[in-house]
Amino acid sequence: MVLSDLGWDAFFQEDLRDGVPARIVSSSRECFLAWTQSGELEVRPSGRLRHSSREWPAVGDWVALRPHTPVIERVLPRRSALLRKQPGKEPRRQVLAANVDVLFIVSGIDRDYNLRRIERYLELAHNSGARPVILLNKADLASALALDLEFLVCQTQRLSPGTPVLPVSAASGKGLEKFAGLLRAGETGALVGSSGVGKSTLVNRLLGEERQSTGAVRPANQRGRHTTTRRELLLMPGGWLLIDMPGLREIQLWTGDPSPGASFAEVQQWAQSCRFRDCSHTTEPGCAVQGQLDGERLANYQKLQREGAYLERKFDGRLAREERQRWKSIQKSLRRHPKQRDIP
Ligand SMILES: Nc1nc2c(ncn2[C@@H]2O[C@H](COP(=O)(O)OP(=O)(O)OP(=O)(O)O)[C@@H](O)[C@H]2O)c(=O)[nH]1
Ligand SMILES: [Mg+2]
Ligand SMILES: [Zn+2]
Repeated sequence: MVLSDLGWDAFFQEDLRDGVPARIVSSSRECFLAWTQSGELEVRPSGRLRHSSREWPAVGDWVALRPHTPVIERVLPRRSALLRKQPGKEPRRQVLAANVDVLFIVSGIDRDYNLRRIERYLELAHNSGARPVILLNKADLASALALDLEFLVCQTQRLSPGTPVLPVSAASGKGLEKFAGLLRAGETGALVGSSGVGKSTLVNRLLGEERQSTGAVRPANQRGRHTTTRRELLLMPGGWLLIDMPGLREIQLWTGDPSPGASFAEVQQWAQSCRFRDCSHTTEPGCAVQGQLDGERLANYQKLQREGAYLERKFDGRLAREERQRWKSIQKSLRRHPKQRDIP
């Protein structure tokens, strides 16, 4: 295998030192499948990595292997990372996938369609370093469900004017050429969305084979059956890479920043005219945000704000500082090694 075909470039090379580079394809417990220059390999974290607080490998990561052994010494710095708060009471960070260039936010146009959930995924993307694309799948059902597809696309588009919104259908093939054309050889995409929206069906259709298991939604509530159970990196026909992910039940963001970020750009703009600098846009007098924003979007903004504030309290502000520091160092390194390809 040629490493650059798998996404390897100067950004990762800089930190390699004497290790052997490998890209994590999938994981099960403590055993990982990885791609190296000499092919696919089962690899394990070293004892030192296991007993330290250093980054644990995630799908999409580049790692340094100990020469001549299938042992992971460390995770190389990430260009992007999809982070969420691990479900449960403990404030723990979970890396869903690493080094993703494009995050495909997949929604069905059927009962799954939910603007507030898409908003949350957009915030996940903007915090990750990956650029978002929204896929509205099952477009073939529009006439049977008496839905106006164009209206759905416009409505979704309003959430984030710069983000592409593509109606697609894994069943009919609609929009798939455009979808596949968004990534170039060596780039990595990831599919996120609820169970049953058709992520694995899209993968199979693009591959032209039944590589991934798929499962019908439950007739009673149209929910999926959580058919995909592990994240996996796949090589696509155009030479790009795609991570199929299990449907997410819960997507709590991982950032200790109490003001949700780039996906609410208009809020940040209006907020400059609020009377109080630390306005929470809830009950303050002289607030410029209340009344401007669609009520549900404002409520969702405030919910994300509360989650961010909660994490910040839990971590005493340390978390937000760490995340900001992390991004600063990545941005610095990216300036030294800009991607060769221009972003479409
Ligand atoms: N009508 C229609 N059905 C689709 C389409 N894409 C997927 N489906 C159906 O939706 C159901 C769920 O598809 P999956 O691909 O298993 O969904 P998933 O998002 O991978 O679900 P999880 O792995 O559980 O997260 C299957 O019955 C598919 O046949 C589509 O474009 N149109
Ligand atoms: Mg699946
Ligand atoms: Zn305000």
